[in-house]
Amino acid sequence: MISANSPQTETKQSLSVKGASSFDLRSYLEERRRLVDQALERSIVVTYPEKIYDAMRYSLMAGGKRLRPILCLATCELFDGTLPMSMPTACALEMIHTMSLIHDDLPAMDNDDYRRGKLTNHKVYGEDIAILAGDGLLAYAFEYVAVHTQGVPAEQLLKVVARLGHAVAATGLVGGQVIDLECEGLKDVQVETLHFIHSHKTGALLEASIWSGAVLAGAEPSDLQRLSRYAGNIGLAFQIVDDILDITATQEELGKTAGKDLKAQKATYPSLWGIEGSRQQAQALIDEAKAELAIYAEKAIPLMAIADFVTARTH
Ligand code: GRG
Repeated sequence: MISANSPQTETKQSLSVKGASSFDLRSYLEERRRLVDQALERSIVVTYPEKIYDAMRYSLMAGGKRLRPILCLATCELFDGTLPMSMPTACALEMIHTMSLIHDDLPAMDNDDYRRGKLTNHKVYGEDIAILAGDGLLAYAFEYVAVHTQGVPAEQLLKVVARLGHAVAATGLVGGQVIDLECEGLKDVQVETLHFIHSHKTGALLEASIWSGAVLAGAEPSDLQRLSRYAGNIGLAFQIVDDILDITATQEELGKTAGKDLKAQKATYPSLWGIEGSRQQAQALIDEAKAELAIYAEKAIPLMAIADFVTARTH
């Protein structure tokens, strides 16, 4: 259940540490996105059979906020890790996320025509190739982490690989999607069910992104627990904002069909709490997330600013 006792004073204190006022989130995100895009660009080389590589690259390079990779890089950096340690996992997270979007858009699932401002994968390549492009990205993600990570002891790397698997499997995205499909058309979906769907569909991969970066850098168990609480809160807040944006944003802003949840009479956070109530819940979660990081003082400024971005974003 969402707890709304937000430690706002503590959060403000932690953000007033030296360096916070000069931190520019927009350039930070732009710079990280550029680095991630460059690494992704290099990660898949088109070879025979070209069609499948083209289809994989079509969705992978279609844009997107790159939030999962950026979170992974940021937590790795928090514990003094380096890009060669974190970038392969960051890329793998984006490959997994992209595959889940490709499959989510299929006629058998959400049946969407647009994603990231472009036609969906199956609209361009056909359903058969879109399914295979998703499969190809998913499998390659695990190979990519295993082969390209540098400077991380094998035991830590194995933990990350296991956590990625856990986030994708029936314990994560797949499980959340199954319950989401089951709830389609139901009028009396309980808030607990909604939380289950989103903590699995959306939260699991965001949490794995944050946790993985820290593990790659060799963070202590107490740090991992703190980051897991930060991640759980921003994962849920992210989804609440996603539901709000489905109502308030345009197709151009979203890069995908807007108003789909309302049209499908889907249970969403705004349908349970209203838009204003949902905004307040999201803000309370973000305040709690940021408070978890106060102990890291100015080193946590990027992760705190990213938490704010989750509620402030318009797409
Ligand atoms: C993972 C094996 C496997 C199958 C997929 C289809 C499916 C099972 C799960 C659905 C997962 C899904 C699409 C969840 C929605 C997550 C979400 C909020 C997506 C939007 O994320 P943003 O806003 O998108 O970060 P960009 O485009 O910016 O990356």
